[in-house]
Amino acid sequence: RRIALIGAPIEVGTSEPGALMGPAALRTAGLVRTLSDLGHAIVDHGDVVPDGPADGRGLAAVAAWTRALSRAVEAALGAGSVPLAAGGDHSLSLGSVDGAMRHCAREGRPLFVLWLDAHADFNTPETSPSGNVHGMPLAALCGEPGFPDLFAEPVPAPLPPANVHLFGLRSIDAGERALVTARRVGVTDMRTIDEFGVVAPLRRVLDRVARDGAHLHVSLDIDFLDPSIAPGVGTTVPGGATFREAHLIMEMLHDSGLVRSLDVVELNPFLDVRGRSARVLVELVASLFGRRILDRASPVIEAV
Ligand code: DIR
Ligand code: MN
Ligand code: MN
Ligand code: MN
Repeated sequence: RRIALIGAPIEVGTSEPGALMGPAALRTAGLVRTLSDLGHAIVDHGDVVPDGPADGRGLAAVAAWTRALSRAVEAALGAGSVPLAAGGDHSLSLGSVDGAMRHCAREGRPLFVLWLDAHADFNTPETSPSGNVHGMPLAALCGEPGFPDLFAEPVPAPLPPANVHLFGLRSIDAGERALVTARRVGVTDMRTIDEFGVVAPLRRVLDRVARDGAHLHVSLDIDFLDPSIAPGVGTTVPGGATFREAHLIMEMLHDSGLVRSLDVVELNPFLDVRGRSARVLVELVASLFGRRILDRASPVIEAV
């Protein structure tokens, strides 16, 4: 496949500095080399440059990044590539998902977003206890009020909340819980994963995406993972996915053949321990793009 790596060194959406080093750390951990060794044609487009003043932590700064990243992602999709947006805090998904929405609107195809995250990221400026925009991107994308002038004109139709699935949820604020419930966002929370594992819930999501003929956008927040394997993030939450769970999810996503765009977000190298989190992310991305231990059709596997 053709992959377009788009660095998004965004940290205006968080109060914890360091995420702007995320794209550099992912490159240092061998992201490009790993994917090209798998046989993909990967082009590193460098880091996106904000379209307008992007200092401060307000929505205006986020909007400047959003416009620029949306254009880069839409262009990559239009050229037949899989855009890989490397962040950067999770407010970058405002741009990547907006770009995917514009591409899908042109193709007349629905967009489905799989959100691998400890958090729901469904706050609005009104419900947010922190004021950090990285806790709000899904609410903005789904058309909740309170986000003026965030997206470029013409503003696309909002993402239907039923086309969003939160996976790995284990930390939610009171206001966003009410919104997630009222809007009927799809959720596989940690309790569900503990009871049923990752396979059955993910298979249901993938079946639905396949049935709808939808474009699948995957947004991987590193805090989806347990802090013991991925400490390099500003908002660790205990009880996260194990490496084996995350790895299996990536293999299933690859085997589905449905993933058309990807975000890898919230890596904060300043908080990382000897590059461990960056390396884990590269391993997971490699599995999503087809690295496997053995072919499933292997006679050894058939025999068991
Ligand atoms: C929290 C944290 N719900 C907030 N959100 C984070 O600030 O809105 N999302 N860290 O990834
Ligand atoms: Mn397409
Ligand atoms: Mn997030
Ligand atoms: Mn998170």
